[in-house]
Amino acid sequence: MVFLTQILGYAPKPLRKFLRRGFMDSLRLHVKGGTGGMGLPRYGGKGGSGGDVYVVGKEKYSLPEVSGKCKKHRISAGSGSDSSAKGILGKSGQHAVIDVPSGVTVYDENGILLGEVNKPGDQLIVAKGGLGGCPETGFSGQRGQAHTIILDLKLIADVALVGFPNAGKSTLLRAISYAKPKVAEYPFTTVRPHIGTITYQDLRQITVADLPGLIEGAHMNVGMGHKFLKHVERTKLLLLVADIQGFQLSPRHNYRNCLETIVLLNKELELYKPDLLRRSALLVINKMDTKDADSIYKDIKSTLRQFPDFVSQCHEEIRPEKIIRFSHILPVAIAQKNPEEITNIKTHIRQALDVFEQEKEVSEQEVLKNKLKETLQREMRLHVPALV
Ligand SMILES: Nc1nc2c(ncn2[C@@H]2O[C@H](COP(=O)(O)OP(=O)(O)OP(=O)(O)O)[C@@H](O)[C@H]2O)c(=O)[nH]1
Ligand SMILES: [Mg+2]
Repeated sequence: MVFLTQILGYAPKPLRKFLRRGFMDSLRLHVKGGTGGMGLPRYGGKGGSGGDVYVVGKEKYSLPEVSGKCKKHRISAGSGSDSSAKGILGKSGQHAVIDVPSGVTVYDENGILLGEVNKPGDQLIVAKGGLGGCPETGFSGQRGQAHTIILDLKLIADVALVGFPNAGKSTLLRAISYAKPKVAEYPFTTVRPHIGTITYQDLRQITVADLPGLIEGAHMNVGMGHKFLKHVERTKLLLLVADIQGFQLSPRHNYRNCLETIVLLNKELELYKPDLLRRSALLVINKMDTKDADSIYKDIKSTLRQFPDFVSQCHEEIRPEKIIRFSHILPVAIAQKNPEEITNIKTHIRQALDVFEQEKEVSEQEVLKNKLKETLQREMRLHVPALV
């Protein structure tokens, strides 16, 4: 039968392996704090309190591993032991620990934020154990908190590669790091985020996330939608990659030239979260080795320098309100693997991140200064004798 279907050619094609593997960046778990032990009224004994459920950051860990470890996706902490004549104070129940990768935000089932785990060792209580029985509870142990939590993973990388499909994001990541995301001439080759690390000569390391391509209408769930843009939220620098030849998904879709693709990326980022546009950004114009690339670039170069003016003249359908600011625009042909070009990209990434860190430091110092000033003023008002 199998043989026949293969000959006739109507056997369903199995999904490509990398599509089957999928990418897990969200996981639901039911967590339950332990029940408190019974108190002993005769001796005023107190039952042990129930254990809590913790979420703890662990290095080199992934959500599929969490899922595999938490059977049936239910985790309960131990109950407190009862108070008895031999042990007036019952023992506390054992805490339950759920190891999670760094970059996990925990929400309850109503979408209320419970906290974040940003680095290995970070701890968060997600379900509290119940009180042990005591006079206030009528000597009966209380039930622990029980609810569903959602672990939402946002990758933590320094730089995010954002662009239309086929622009050459994965080719760029392969060129600047040892990561090996798949590269092919069809759109949506990358179906899940990949992280690569650039290692500089002085051993400084910068992480770069290659994300699946965005397309026009991603906010309406076209293509891969905005699903992967959440991974941009924790990056410090946006690296937009645009094909000098523009993009057309298929003959049924509009052709968008290079400038339009940049405006559309700007718009999609804005529709996802306008705050993203305040972030430092670099623009890589790729495939400068293709036909007429130099003359196209010559034509758009001055427009790119006055990008805000150009955007203000765009059709309102594609025009964003907030405009992205590029600190540098780099025309390149990444596939040519020109060492000078690649070093130049790496240097610009590093410089842009240094500027980001400096600005962050300055703004943090400002916040501290203001806080100090406020505290001093408050103290002065309290302690300096007032004139009567
Ligand atoms: N001519 C030329 N082709 C390039 C260049 N860079 C990438 N390509 C080709 O463009 C195609 C798409 O490259 P990818 O790196 O897979 O593009 P991507 O942006 O990761 O695409 P998605 O994963 O689909 O979003 C591949 O066939 C690459 O070989 C370049 O500088 N010049
Ligand atoms: Mg790709």
